Amino acid sequence: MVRKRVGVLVSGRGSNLQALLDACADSAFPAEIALVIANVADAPALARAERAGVATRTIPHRDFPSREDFDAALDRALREAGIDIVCLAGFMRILTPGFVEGWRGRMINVHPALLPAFKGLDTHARALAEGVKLHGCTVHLVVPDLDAGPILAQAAVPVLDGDDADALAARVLIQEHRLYPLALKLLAEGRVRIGNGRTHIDAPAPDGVLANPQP
Ligand code: 4DW
Ligand code: GAR
Repeated sequence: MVRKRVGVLVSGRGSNLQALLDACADSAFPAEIALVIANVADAPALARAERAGVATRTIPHRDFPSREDFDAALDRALREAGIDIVCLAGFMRILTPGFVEGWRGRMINVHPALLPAFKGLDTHARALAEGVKLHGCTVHLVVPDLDAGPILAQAAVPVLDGDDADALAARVLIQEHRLYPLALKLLAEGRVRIGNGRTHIDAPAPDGVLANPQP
């Protein structure tokens, strides 16, 4: 099996990065993390990558005169590393349409809500304020519009009496850590087709087909 090379973009804590690193530690997983890029030099996520023996780069957005220049540097680093798939994991910079187009169908993000509900920030507090009974997380393909793009996978959690935003966030985060590796696996196995703004997941290939491609 040839594993897909994944680049992960991070800005902070990196718990979703950790979930991806842990999944990729299994040599049977169809992807490996080849590069982690942070736009913030002291992002705790970088230490997680280093601990796992994964190459890291810091590309501070403040070093660039425009978003286009920053994105061009990201793009160069990803292509130099031979990256096939990009995962955003708590990455907080808006990516330009040109960059997004260059990775169309090959870039995914995890969002802490059941999209299309609660796009944007403070999703847990807003879900509580609306009184929803179900909340959750979404992995979606990245398109130029924020928190939009075809939905790849979702997981729901109950909202419980007495929840505050932190308690709800913790319940959702457990699902993010389960869902993100699952969604990456589907994409890395080449099972995701996109049509009409939706994803369709093909059945897994029979045993051995992906593992032993014939010339
Ligand atoms: C996202 C959306 C908006 C901001 C940060 C994150 C969600 C995920 C995402 C990151 N980059 C993206 C997406 C996305 O869904 N679609 C695209 N790019 N095209 C946000 O408003 N960020 C601001 C900065 C925050 C900061 O640095 O703390 C910003 O001005 O970029
Ligand atoms: C996660 O909850 C992720 O869903 C969220 O930021 C957190 C990052 O945590 N992402 C967004 O809100 C994107 N709009 P992590 O750094 O521990 O993975």
